[in-house]
Amino acid sequence: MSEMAWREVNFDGLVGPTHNYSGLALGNLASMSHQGLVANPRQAALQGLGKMKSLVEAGYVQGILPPQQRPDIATLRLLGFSGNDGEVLARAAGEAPQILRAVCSASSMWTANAATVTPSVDAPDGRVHFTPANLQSSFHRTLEPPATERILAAIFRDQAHFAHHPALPATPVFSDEGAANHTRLCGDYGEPGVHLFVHGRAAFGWGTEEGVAPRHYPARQTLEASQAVARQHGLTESQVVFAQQHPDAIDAGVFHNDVIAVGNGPVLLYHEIAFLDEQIILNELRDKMRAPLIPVRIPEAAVSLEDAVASYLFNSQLLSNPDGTMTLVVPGECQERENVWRTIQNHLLAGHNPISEVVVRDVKQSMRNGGGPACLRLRVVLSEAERAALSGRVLLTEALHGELTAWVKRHYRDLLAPEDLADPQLAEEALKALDELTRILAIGAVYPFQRA
Ligand code: SUG
Repeated sequence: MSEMAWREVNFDGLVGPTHNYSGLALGNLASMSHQGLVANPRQAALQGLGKMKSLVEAGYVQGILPPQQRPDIATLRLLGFSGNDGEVLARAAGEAPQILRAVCSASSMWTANAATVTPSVDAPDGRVHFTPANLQSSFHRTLEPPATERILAAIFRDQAHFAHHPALPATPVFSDEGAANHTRLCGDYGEPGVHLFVHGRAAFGWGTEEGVAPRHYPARQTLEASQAVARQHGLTESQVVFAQQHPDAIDAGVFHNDVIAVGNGPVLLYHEIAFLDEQIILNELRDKMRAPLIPVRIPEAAVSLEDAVASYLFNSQLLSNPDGTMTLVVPGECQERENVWRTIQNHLLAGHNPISEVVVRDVKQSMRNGGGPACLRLRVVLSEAERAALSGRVLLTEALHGELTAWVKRHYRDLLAPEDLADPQLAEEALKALDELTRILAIGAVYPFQRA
């Protein structure tokens, strides 16, 4: 089989037209500190498309996932706001602005939280497996899974290649945030891998030392959720490692594992305070992996937890090149912190590991809500046949990039404050844009307004 037959496809979430700063995410310091800022949805979407385009030009395979229908007026009706759409929005704005903000969030852009994916080489039935994350820990994100499920089913439609599982029960015991807490480590992508699932707490109290849980901020992923996803996908004991995230990291603003560690192939880049039992986890990975693990550990002395959270160094994309080297795609904020930038040069690039190049991308609009390069993408390892079996026009080409850029410029505002969210005009603009988008992407009627 040719070396390039198996590829990791990064499916980035296209930023939706209602992108704004509502301070909705407890424990996500960027979201909390930027509440009320005026957002620029157009720039946000173009920054995302710019990152995608640069990766296509560098030879990576880039996919796209469409945004969701927002404002979610159906949810406002469900919560008792009545009248025509304009009245529903106005009543919510007057009586419960925090609910209105939640139903307007463009949070589906962070597709690392859309689902957990197991490549076909690791699954017993030889299909790619998907479980949408229930995202039950915050109200605005619990609105995502039904649409995520429909979008994934529309794109990965071919049942000979793709298997879809329901999201886990949306309750604290099974709190699931998807691929942001899941890392597959392997040799080449087409070789069997080991799945590292990271949780912040065990709901039933076993698997963690008593009392070891974050004190300030919520742990968004439970051990029970990770175990259930692994079970759904048919992964066996020898293919999985379950690790507890360090509670100090969560309390420092590390609300997902992908804010403090990133893996690719046999490389695991991580901060020394990422995991509670670092050595045990590394040993278990070494025992289970077929390829030798290459741990790249960043000590607190080089990059503090605070700097890791502020720069999002670990929320980088680590990408494989045909010559065996790897490229790290970091957010611009890494360049702004001297010690982080120095660590990238001296520790990562000069160190004994496959990371040979660093690319800086500006995704500031998303970063201000706590979403870096790695949050914006869902990784799906696909064989050549599986890539050919995708439905819709979802792999980015130069032509598609051009169409999407023009589409954003036609429909998106360049200023959006939280007070603007009640504007019925915004809701209309969004529907018009999404309707057109489903035609550009040829994914069919995935939105509720198209099905009504
Ligand atoms: O769930 N922010 C998202 C950011 C998700 C980042 N994803 C990963 N690390 N994989 C969250 O906290 C903020 C929205 C607001 O405040 O307006 C928000 O939802």
